[in-house]
Amino acid sequence: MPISPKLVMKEPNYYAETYNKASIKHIKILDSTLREGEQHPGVYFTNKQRIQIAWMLDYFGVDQIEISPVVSTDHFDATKIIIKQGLKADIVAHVRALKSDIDIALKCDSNWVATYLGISDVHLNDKLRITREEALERSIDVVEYAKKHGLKIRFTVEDGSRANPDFLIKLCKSIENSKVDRISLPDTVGILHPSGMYNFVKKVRSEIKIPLDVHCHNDVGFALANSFAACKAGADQIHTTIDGIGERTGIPSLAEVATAISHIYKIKNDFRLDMLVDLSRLIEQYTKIIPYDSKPIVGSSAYKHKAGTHLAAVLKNPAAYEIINPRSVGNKRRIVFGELSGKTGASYLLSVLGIKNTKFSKDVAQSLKKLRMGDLIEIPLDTD
Ligand code: HCA
Ligand code: CU
Repeated sequence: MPISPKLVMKEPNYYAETYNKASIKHIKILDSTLREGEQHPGVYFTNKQRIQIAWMLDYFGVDQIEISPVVSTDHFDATKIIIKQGLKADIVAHVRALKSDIDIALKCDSNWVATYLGISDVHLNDKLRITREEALERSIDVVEYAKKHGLKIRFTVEDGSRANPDFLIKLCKSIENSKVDRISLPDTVGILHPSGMYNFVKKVRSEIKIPLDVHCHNDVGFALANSFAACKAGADQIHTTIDGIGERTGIPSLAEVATAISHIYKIKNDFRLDMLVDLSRLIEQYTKIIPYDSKPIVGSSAYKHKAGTHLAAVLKNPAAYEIINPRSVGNKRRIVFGELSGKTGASYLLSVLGIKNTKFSKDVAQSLKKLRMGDLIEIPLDTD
């Protein structure tokens, strides 16, 4: 859905200068709601739900959908069935860097597999109890095994943001030689800030030619910014989940990433952004996790306007306080009448009720002042 002409700014501005000249030409999305998302505490989908979510993500237009066939027989069945649907998106079977896990992916008739191996010292020494040499050997072996079986393979250097940089590059080069198709660079623990993420990806980009995914955790809230910093440094696919659910504080939300690609970076894409709120509500219904009301794009307050000065401006032109037409992302604009509405708000409320005479506005404004949270009056405002 096109952005409202009223919202388009034609004047020179900082954002166009900064972003339109960025090196980012195209950004793909891998959605991992069915893998990372299911790692969120309390989240478990039925196979019917998994299939429906995969269909909806495909219709929305993500490039890849990730699911793990190894966590249970249920997941194995779901992976197999989803692969059979013949969706446009690649279905990526996410497994450990083990030949036996690759065999499970093969049994699901996967074309795409993603294997992961912790490569930071804390993962090698304390989680896996293997040496760097063993990790290197295992990585090459598993990539060669997958390629021998005709699979496309992504390799995730888990906890890469904390790994020894020389070892990380050595491993990436070795698997590139073994013909790995993509490498995922994760900030598994959410430790990086945007410039750190830029440097991390830039370093790998300068040594490695194959496409790079980026997978950013949100432990201190940098996941979205880090994902775009990574793309500026040369990654071309961002990992998301619906509503950002995942381990701990999760990863960037599909809604925020897709909207930023379209409206902030203005990169051409075929995403059906008007499905975003429905996707979020679907996940809310299945997980019982309600996104906080001010959550960007999908939150129930994301397009509500309350202060009198805001109301007065938005009634004339919503672009005064909105950068995106809420309808274009499936949300609704609402105005909220309450203690801050002032005379403009009051006379608008009266006009909605069919009362043209503005002599009551002052009294109504006074009465509205007495409204408190929970008593507020809200109405939709669809001006365009
Ligand atoms: C995990 C780790 C992972 C993998 C990311 C990826 C991470 O939970 O298995 O495969 O790109 O954050 O490192 O989610
Ligand atoms: Cu993760």
